[in-house]
Amino acid sequence: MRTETPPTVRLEDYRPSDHLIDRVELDVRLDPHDTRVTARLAIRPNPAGRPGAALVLDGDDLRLVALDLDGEPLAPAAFRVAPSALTLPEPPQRPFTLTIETRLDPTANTKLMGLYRSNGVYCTQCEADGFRRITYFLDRPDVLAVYTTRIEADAAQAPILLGNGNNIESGRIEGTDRHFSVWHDPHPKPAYLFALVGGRLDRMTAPFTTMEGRAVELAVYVEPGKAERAAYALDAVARSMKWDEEVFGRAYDLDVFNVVAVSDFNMGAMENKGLNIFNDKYVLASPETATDADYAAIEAIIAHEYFHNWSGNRVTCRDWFQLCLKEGLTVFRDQEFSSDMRSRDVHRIGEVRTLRARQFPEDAGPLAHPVRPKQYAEINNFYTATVYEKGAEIVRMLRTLIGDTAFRAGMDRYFTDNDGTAATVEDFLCAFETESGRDLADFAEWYERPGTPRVSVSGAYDASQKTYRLDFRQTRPGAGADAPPVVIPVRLGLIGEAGPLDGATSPQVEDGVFVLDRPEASLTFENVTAAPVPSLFRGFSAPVRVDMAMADADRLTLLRHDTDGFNRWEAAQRVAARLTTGALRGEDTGAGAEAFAAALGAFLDERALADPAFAALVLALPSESDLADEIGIDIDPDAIFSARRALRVRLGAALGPRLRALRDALAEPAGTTFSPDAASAGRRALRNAALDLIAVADPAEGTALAGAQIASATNMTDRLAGLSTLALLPGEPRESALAAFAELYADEPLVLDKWFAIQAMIPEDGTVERVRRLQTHPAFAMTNPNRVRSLVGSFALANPTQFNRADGAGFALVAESVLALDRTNPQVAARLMTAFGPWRRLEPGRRAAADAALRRILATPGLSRDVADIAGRSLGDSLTV
Ligand code: 0A1
Ligand code: ZN
Repeated sequence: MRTETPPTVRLEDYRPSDHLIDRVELDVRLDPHDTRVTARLAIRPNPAGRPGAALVLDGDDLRLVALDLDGEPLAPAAFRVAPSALTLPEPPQRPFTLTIETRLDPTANTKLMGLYRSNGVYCTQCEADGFRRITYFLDRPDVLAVYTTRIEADAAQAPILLGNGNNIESGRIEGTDRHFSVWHDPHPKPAYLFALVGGRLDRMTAPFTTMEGRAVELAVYVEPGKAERAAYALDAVARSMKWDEEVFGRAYDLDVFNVVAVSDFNMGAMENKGLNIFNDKYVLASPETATDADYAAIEAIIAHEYFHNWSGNRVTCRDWFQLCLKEGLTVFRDQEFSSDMRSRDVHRIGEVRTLRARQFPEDAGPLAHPVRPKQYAEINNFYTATVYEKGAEIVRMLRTLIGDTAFRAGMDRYFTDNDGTAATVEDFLCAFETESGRDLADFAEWYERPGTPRVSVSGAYDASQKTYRLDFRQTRPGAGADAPPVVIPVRLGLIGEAGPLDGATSPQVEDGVFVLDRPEASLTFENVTAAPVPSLFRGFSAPVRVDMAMADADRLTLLRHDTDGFNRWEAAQRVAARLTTGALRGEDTGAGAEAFAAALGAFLDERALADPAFAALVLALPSESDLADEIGIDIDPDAIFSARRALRVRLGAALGPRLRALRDALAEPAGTTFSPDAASAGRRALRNAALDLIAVADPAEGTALAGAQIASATNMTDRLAGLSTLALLPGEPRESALAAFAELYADEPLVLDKWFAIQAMIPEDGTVERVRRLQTHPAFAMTNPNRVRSLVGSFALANPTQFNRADGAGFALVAESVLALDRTNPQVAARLMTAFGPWRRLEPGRRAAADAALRRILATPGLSRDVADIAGRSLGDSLTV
């Protein structure tokens, strides 16, 4: 077992830097193995720092070539250097210029942090702490500098050279094969937003004029030959810019906005100032290679990175504990954008599904942490669903509490008051307190403690008084007994047998919202003319779990009559979850399932053709992980799988004729050109949801339908949906369809990723062997994060029965992959490991097997800090943050 624990960084230890860096001039001479970086840093003591303190510049794996102070070489006694730091014990007590030359090997950089090469393209990734792999620096977000970057490279190898900001000069270097380009970014920024790119790339451009009248050139750079696949992303950039002007009053602030797609990237994308770098999965799209889900993700991530230009870049974070300040806020902004571009209800349901699938389990397991963590050993492990998605929910609740007008005013104030600075959560809340006049001290508790609050509700109708009373009680598992209550906005309404009870009112409900800010509270509606069904937490108004005993029949009334789209969907989910968990407990749920099928049938008849995207979501019953999360302890994934499947078989059988009719009604007329818009995508989604249910009830028909769909599909959405359905039906047709698909898309890496993923998710005993075999496939490579995530990530995170196999073979497979990957890319290895998160909730046999796998990982010599941190916390007994 490892004994040394990685050093811990604590929020309470924050202090301002002793030095500041105002200007950075970088000269980067690119070479595959011997890149030279000369950094001229204008440094001065920070008036807010400790006078006379040593200057300690961060480094990571750096090799120093030369060092000057104000133009003079520094005497060896005046500094100490190591790969991880450059120290001047007694730096000048006045402004001075330090010139540092370092030497890098971008080709050997497998961590994909700092400067590296992806398919021959030079690119960088500096968040959170990658800049220190390029030069020695004060690599912390509260040190903001103005950067000028000169990039030089072989003109044939890297005809395109890009930096942050505006291009101010370019040219050939006489008598050589090299050329250069100089970029200046006038906006002060922290080092994590630095970027450069050099390579052979094609591009697609479009002009944009901002509301301030600035002419901007938008450009998306992609691999040669793929320029037309950049069109959708480019259009999404323009739509994002326009939307941020209209909805938040924020305009773009440089003359160019560049997006570059690279194939090897640890995360989704990065918001570097004026030069966003993307995982190409979130840029490249064509009807033949991208699904509707891919198009939606591209739109959302393009928007996300663009919106960071204000929420993250113009106003950045004081320290990494404030990560949610930029991430939660920017997720909220991109969610709002996508809701405006698509269907708001459908998008909201998707947001909540993601939150429940990823954040709720995280918040209930050993990796739980507050939205603003109090400590970390490895910051790269804190780019989590809690910081991002729960962080966004907090911003959403804030808007619900103070109303749209004060919210917008608060956003304006936040941006204006903190422009060009590194801010904190307190600065953020202060802007809203000022504009709304509301004290947000209690609300701030949402940032401080982990755990999903639970709200228990009971209702009582008094027919003689025509009143309806609701009693609320909140608790917070994991938050500690001393934890104060949180402020929970409950958007609610009452529904009767025939529709909304609009006449019912309560003085405690303002604009449809009741604020639960105590451990217990009650509220009474008056003028309630009939026994109501409460519609609670409309639009999922708070990230909580709700316990309320309610008959299926009442929930089905909500499915039918609620005016809130989210709660209509939620009602069907609750009934399905109750039927599944009831069956698991051995209850006879036959009659309930029949009633549910009848209600779904009526729902489909009434609404399916009017809102197919919504109907598809209603048919997509709670996932296995949702059900596991609901059950909470002693999870047996096989039992959950079987119970869920049994309900699907019943529904598929009962709804069969309707589903077939819907498939016909929704079929696209031959010759229709593909459009990724939400309405067309919604029709495809419902057709494919219908296919899935037909297939589970009637495998022979499913096999035939899926096979025919794969053969005749004119777009990737339908082809992949056919293949996904077929993947669940063992037999020769599946195997030959998989083989044909691989052959067809041998030269399309992003499509091959889907092929790897589909196979990794097959819920059958043979899958461990299949994944092992696929790891030796010529197209599999540990060096490409997308490929690893497709195969090993899909297996670990999206195949509950096989990852959690009772014999431990699934855990062993993932543990081996993590250890192999950790040697080259610890960040991605650590992310894979998060699949073990819910291990303690498994039944004892599987729990023991997971425990053994985790211990084996942690005992491995030479483990990275990234993986050691996750393994250690996963095994820890208590919440450590
Ligand atoms: N700020 C990015 C996320 C990101 C974080 C770390 C990275 O390092 C590999 C890359 C990207 C975002 O929120 O999109
Ligand atoms: Zn972000």
